[in-house]
Amino acid sequence: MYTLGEFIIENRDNFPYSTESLLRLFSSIKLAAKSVHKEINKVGLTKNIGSSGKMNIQGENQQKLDFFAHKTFIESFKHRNVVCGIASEESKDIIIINKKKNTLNDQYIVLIDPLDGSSNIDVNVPIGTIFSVFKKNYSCEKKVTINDFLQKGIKQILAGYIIYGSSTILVYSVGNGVHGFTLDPSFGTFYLSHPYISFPKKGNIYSINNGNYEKFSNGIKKFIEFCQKKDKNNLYTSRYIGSLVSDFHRNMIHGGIYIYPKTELSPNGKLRLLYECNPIAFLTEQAGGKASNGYERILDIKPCKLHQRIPFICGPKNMVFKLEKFIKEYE
Ligand code: AHM
Ligand code: MG
Repeated sequence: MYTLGEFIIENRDNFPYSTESLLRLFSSIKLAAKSVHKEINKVGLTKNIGSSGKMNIQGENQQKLDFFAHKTFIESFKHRNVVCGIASEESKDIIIINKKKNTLNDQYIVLIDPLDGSSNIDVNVPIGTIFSVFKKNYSCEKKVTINDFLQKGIKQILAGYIIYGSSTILVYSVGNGVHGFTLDPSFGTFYLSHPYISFPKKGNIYSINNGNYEKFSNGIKKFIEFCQKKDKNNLYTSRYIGSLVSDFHRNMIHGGIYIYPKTELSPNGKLRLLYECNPIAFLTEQAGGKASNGYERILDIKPCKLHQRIPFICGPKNMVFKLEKFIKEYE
């Protein structure tokens, strides 16, 4: 059974940049993920639960574990001399990392949602970390700027997530399929458990927060009605955890569409383009699926700001095409 490090080395030809950089990036991600895994597994026993009493940049109540995960990932990236800038859901501005002496690879930038699915933290429901990596736009000599972070999703060189569920799994892609590694907590090692994950050809799950139904547009309402009209050719069923990583992970394995549309109250949807939708869209496409905002491909959207929100749909191609047809017809 491959460890993550062995798998990266074995498949180094699939990563067009330096293997050393990729190993260093993963060294940061693995270490922080293990630390967050450990803390999450103690929920109920430590004081690291509940609200931190602060609001994050999104105006949302920050949980203590949100902040713990943010700090842990940032520190871990800082120490491995491979990243020159970080954007996090929990930080208003980009974090610039000063170049250390003898640093060869300081040209990568990371965008991260350190702990996604905050509302599920304290109640033992799976939550996740989502990450996205780009190469810095300009030469190594120039300091990193906000423009390095506002690149189209298509330019991601690495994207992935960690799901802290019944087991902790790290899933990633560098553009050559999607691979999942399960943490063996007794050794602290991630082993390849899910090579080349892809959406099943036929899916029957739809995942949407039905509590917002009244505020959805007509296209979305009609799609939900279609899913609920059961007959022998239409066996849709609904599953919604309210934690993007968990909903996506299940849908990618069992076959399902995830939808967080715009609503009357949130005309841009809820999810953030840069550190939630882009990495999940990259994985979606690598797993043979399709990700869109209802009209256009997520990975082709030019971001205009760091914490930009966007309506988000991802899943098997046929299901996403179907929903886009409803949107076109009824909106
Ligand atoms: P968060 O980053 O504050 O945790 O919010 C993102 C989460 C997603 O994981 C999830 O899919 C969505 O919000 C659920 O939102 P809602 O509770 O409105 O259904
Ligand atoms: Mg989030």
